[in-house]
Amino acid sequence: MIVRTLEQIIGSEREVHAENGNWVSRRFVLDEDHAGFSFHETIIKAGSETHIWYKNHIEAVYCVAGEGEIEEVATGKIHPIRDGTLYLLDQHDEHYLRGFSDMRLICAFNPPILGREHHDADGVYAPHPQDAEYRKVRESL
Ligand code: 9YT
Repeated sequence: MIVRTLEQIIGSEREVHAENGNWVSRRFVLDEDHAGFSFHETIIKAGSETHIWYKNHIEAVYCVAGEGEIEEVATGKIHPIRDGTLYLLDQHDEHYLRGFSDMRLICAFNPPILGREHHDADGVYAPHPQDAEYRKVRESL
């Protein structure tokens, strides 16, 4: 069994700040924990807008505090987010995430995040190494 507290994670290697200051991610469960997913608490800052497109991951996000919204890029559809709202990016949905107040989100990623990932210019996290290996093998066939 693994037990971790927020206090242990804040200020450690498992706490990652967005380069633009829009969010901070506390990564409780990572790839190295061999759970098959990673599990994070993310604070989305009040007044922020973040372009996100997890081309290589599925993410579930559950809001436990604060208010904001998510806009689907493909359709322009906007969904309000507040305590008790969950969204699942099961289609690798490109989106804008906006915080009206500081939002406390609980997030799970499959495949798991390794640890220090940051969004690239498109709001993407790099593929899990096993995915990259998989692609290399496929491309060489
Ligand atoms: C909701 C979301 O995807 N925010 C960006 C940070 C991400 N949740 C993470 O790395 O924890």
